[in-house]
Amino acid sequence: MAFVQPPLPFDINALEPHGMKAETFEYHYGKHHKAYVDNLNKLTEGTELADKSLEEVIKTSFQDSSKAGIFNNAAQVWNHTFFWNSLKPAGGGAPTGDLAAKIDKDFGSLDKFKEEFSNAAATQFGSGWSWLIDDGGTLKVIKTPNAENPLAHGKKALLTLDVWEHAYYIDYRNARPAFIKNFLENLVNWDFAAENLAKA
Ligand code: MN3
Repeated sequence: MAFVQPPLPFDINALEPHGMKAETFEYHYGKHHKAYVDNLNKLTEGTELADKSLEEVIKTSFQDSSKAGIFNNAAQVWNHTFFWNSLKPAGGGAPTGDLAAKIDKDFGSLDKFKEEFSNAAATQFGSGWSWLIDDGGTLKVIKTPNAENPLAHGKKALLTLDVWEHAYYIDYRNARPAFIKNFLENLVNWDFAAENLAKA
């Protein structure tokens, strides 16, 4: 069973009014994400990993330095699907319910969370990801390099932002902080984060 690239959870041009062009998704979803799926299939074809879930492949290959290529591609497949779901047209605003309460408790306020998340995203040197995670009942912000993700470390991800340069170069050129600000103001999908929080 081959690994498949899920469809984007919105139309390719749906985020144009909200700071991300269709062209970004033509490259980022259509070429970068697709390449990770294709590479993962090539690397796992005919091996025992081909029949595992994507999550299992990520967890087992992370422990094994001889499988770094498989880990990088598997994690990037997962990370990008998670990232598309962390975005929505006319997102942003504020979370509600249990998620809002936990953010207030663990960060002090929504503004403090945004400050911490923005700082992690801006200071990840080179390529990587910024995450909101649930670490055993406490919400935290972390950043990871390259393909690394919370799942590999046994942590539950709630939201992510891709801060590889390819994620923002078409819309923002080299201005990563403007991309981060737009994500938090106009795109962040709090419903997705709340669903992840509610999962066992
Ligand atoms: Mn990317």
